[in-house]
Amino acid sequence: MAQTLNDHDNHRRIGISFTEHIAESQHRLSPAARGELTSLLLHLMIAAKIISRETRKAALVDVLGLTGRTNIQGELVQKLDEYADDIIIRNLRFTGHLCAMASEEHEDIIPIPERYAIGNYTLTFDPLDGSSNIDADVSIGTIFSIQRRISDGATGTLQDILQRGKNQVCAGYIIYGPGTIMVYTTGHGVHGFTLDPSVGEFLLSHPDIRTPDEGRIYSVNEGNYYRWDEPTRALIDALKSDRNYRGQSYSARYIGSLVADFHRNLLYGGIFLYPADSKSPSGKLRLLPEANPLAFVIEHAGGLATTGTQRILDIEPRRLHHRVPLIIGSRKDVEYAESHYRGRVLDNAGG
Ligand code: AHM
Ligand code: MG
Repeated sequence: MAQTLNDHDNHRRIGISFTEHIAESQHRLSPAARGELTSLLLHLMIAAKIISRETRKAALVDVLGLTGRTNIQGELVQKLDEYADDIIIRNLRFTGHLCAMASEEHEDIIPIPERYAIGNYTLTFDPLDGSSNIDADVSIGTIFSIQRRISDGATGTLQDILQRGKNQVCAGYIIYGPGTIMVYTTGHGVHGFTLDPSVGEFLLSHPDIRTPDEGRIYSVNEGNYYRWDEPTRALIDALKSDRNYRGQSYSARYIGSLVADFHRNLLYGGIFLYPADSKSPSGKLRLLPEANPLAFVIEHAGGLATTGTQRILDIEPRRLHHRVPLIIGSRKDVEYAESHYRGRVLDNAGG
């Protein structure tokens, strides 16, 4: 039976390496496991360390700026996006642990080349989220989601990638900011590690993260206000005033870099929203590489993630680049948001 750790155990473990943490977790939680997921994550961390190094020196070597091409989302591709995408693919495709990959930067799934072994997992990722902020030296991040393979042919298929978020076996992100931080969960607590560049290892800095039940922060691109529907406008109006379930106005914080906005709210409490609007009627963010992994993390940290009317992790993906409205964060704040879309606004006693 899986053993749980108490606060004392967690405190004692601060500073241990990610390698030790994941080996110890595997032994404690799944003693019969063969270490495939562990190995997969360790290779992903090698890619993260390389991306971290490159983002730090990018300004010096003229990597910043646009490539001049557009990706399949019609957005301008930053040079670092391409670099990060390439590094992740190259560091993971030979491991023998994956049957297919999918990236926000690719129209189709990324097959494992024939010369490498096929494994039991899929990796879906956004190589460098928030990349429009790169040139301003604002925090950016990699988001990842790992699922177990469900097909049984010679190679992985789109079906392996298009699974509901609740089937994820591991999800997380890496932030390249003032420090490089990695947060992940395999469904047994959410843990944060900070890269110590002097030893080249991620060291446990935030064991067993629990997000506050309610926060004081709302994070949304309010420039879209006049494109929102009535429930969204009413919700944001309520959060800015004291006419919400807490009877206190919230503070606005919006970086425009999902991983950084999410991470701040995870630690401090609060709510992040990218709702549908008249320009993006399905929302802007992608279900598979963005909403699902962050929803998996927030739920395991005690929070919630919804479209307003449906739990993110229950959505059946219709295609690789399926977009969804995303409302994510502290449990009571997300429930309060949902009450607007359900037409039953919670009053001061709600939540
Ligand atoms: P990207 O994956 O192309 O970087 O786009 C996603 C980003 C998120 O990081 C962020 O939350 C959002 O787009 C910001 O969008 P906007 O500029 O419309 O507020
Ligand atoms: Mg993105």
